[in-house]
Parts: sequence; C-alpha cells; structure tokens
Amino acid sequence: MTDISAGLDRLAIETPSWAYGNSGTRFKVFAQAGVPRDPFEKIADAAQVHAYTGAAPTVALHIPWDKVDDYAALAAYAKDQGVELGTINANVFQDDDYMLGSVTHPDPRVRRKATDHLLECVDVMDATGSRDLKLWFSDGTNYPGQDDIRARQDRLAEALAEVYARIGDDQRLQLEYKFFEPAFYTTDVPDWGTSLLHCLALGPKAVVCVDTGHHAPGTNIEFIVAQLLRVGRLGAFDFNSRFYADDDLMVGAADPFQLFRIMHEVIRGGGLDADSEVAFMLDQCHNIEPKVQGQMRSVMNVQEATAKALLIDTAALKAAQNSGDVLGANGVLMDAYNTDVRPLLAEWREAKGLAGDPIAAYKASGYLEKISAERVGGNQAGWGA
Ligand code: AOS
Ligand code: ZN
Ligand code: ZN
Repeated sequence: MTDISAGLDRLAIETPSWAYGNSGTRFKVFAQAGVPRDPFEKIADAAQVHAYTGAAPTVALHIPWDKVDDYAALAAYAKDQGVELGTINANVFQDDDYMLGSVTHPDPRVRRKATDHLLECVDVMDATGSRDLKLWFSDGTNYPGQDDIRARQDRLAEALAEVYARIGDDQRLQLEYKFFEPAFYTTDVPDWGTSLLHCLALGPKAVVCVDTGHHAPGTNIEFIVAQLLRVGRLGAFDFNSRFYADDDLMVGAADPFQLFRIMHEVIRGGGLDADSEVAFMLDQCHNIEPKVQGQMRSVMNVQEATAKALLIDTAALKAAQNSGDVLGANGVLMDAYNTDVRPLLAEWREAKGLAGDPIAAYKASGYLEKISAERVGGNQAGWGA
C-alpha cells in the first residue's frame, strides 16, 4: 500500500477552546461533569486530545471568552501541557450594542467599539505568538430596506483595512463567511465570493476561512476549496457537520464522503504540502456527547478522510481523466474512499508510540473521572445559552 505517513504527519488539526465548555441550543444547555472553569483548564483538555491522537497540537482561543491577565503565562502553560496557542477568534456579536451590526453598524460609535475589539485581538496575538486572527461577523439585516446594503460593505471594508494595517508581517487575517444566521435577510459576509473580494482588496495576508457548516444545502464545497487554493487565498477551515443549518456537529459525522472530497481537493491544490499555510480547525460544540472524546472522534474523522484522499492513485486518475474514461476516473476515487484506513491509522499512531485506539486509551486513563471530581462549577462555552 502507498506510504501515506508523510502526508498524515503534516496534518495538524486545531481544536477550539469553546468545544470543551458546556454548550447547547437556545432551548437547553445540558451541563456535563468536569467541564473547564477557566481557559487553563480548557487547554488542559485540549492537550489530552493531542496526547492521544498526536494530531491536534494547537488550541484556538476566543476573546473575550478566554480573556486572561497574562497571555504569556497562558502560552507557557499550554507549552507545558504539550500544545500551543493558535488562532485568536474575535467576538463582535455578543453585546447589546451590536443589535444592528458591529463593524457595519450605521452608528460610527458602535463601529469604533467593534474595530477597537478587533485591534485588541491583535494585541492578544502579539502576546500569545499567534499567527491568525479569525473574523466572523454576525452583521446583516432582517428586513428589506432596513439599511443600505452597499454602505455596509464600505463600512466593513474600512474596518478590515484598519485591522489589516495593524497585523504584523507574519500574521494573517482570516475572513469567515456564513450565508445566514443571526441575520435572515442579508448577511454582510454571506459567501466565499464576498470574503475573497475583501481579502483581495486588503492584500496577501488576508485569507478566506471556509466553515463547512456555513453553506446552503447541496453547495459543492470542494469546488470552493479548489477555487480558493488556485488563487492562494484558502486560509483555513472551520470543520464541522451540518444536517440543517449551522449545526456544529462533529466533522465527518453527517457526510464523510464530502469530507473526503474536500481533502482530495486540498491535497490536489497543495494544501497539505510541507510549505502550505492552510490551517485546519474544528469549530464545533458537543451538546450531548462527552467533549474531549468528541474532539478526538472529530480529529480521527479528519484523519480518516485525509488518509483515504492520500490513497488516491493520482496517476491512474489522471490517465482516466485524460482519456475521457468517466467511470474509470470515478472508480479510482471510489476505490480510495472505500478503503478501510482504520488499521493503517492505528499503525501510524503506534509508530509514534501512541495507542492505536485513542478513545479507548483516553477512557482507560481515568482523566474524565479525575476532572469530574476536581472541577466543580464548570463554565458554559459562551455559545448557545
Ligand atoms: C459562527 O457561526 C462561526 O462559525 C464562528 O466561526 C465561530 O463559531 C464563533 O466565532 C465562535 O468563535
Ligand atoms: Zn466557524
Ligand atoms: Zn458557525
């Protein structure tokens, strides 16, 4: 069998700090035992995911949910636990001031407040050593005529330009899109085209973040991935699964075949090459399942899809494509997809001194029992109250 270990070695999946806290829907948040009470404990949990999977070396922070006095101390703690701090996620959607928008709000006072928060996030990046600032805006309108759609784009461009001017040479601005929710008529960054246009206007350090849950049903996400890679603007993924809208379920749970197709385009476009800067992140909430295990399962799902994509016989695929062999080409892809890669991934882990079955090893470790006894009064993730 083809040696795919080099490709797997390069696959690093960032886990989000908010996945470890309690979460739910607007109907109910089901509290779980042992959830973290502060950012340090979230990092300790993220470190478990990396310790058992060997593929989740960084953790994304969310400001202000993970606000601390001393970010250097948080970064040092993370290092101590065997992980590093990753992407900084901004939050300009939770204050009453943002009811009509943040950086696109008609009132310049609110726009100033929102932009100042984004600049504060860059200060945090400087302190944590993070490369990426991820911006997701809930901004939009609910009713036709509510605000001037075009003026809102101008306000967005102005704020982004100010943040872009502030980031360092080695830092990037990721602009995430989402087609609806919480705005229901227009969203100010609804799609990859809008995100890309703003990134192109800003410059090379501005890149698009593709959240797999942020598309209308039936959208061909792998096409978007191929297109963004072609122009060097695929910055990152927020991986998760959707059945209906922005469900934030475990990546690969709803449609592992879609995930395989996405990873095929990533590999085809150089997104897993040694010099690639594409960031792979999870953006999920575990409302009813155990959180650390949920993150492990998700990391493993991405690894499985990637392993299958790495197994594609690219020479045979190209030959079939070039000779117009439609079924042959499709068959090459399906052969790879239908391969059971679990034994191969277990071998990959064992070669690194890890357990072949990370979840079984984690369950046997007693970590969950330990944190359940030690941590009383864990926090909500900040999501879904
Ligand atoms: C919101 O729908 C987006 O997916 C965001 O990426 C993210 O979930 C939020 O910013 C939490 O940090
Ligand atoms: Zn997201
Ligand atoms: Zn989302």
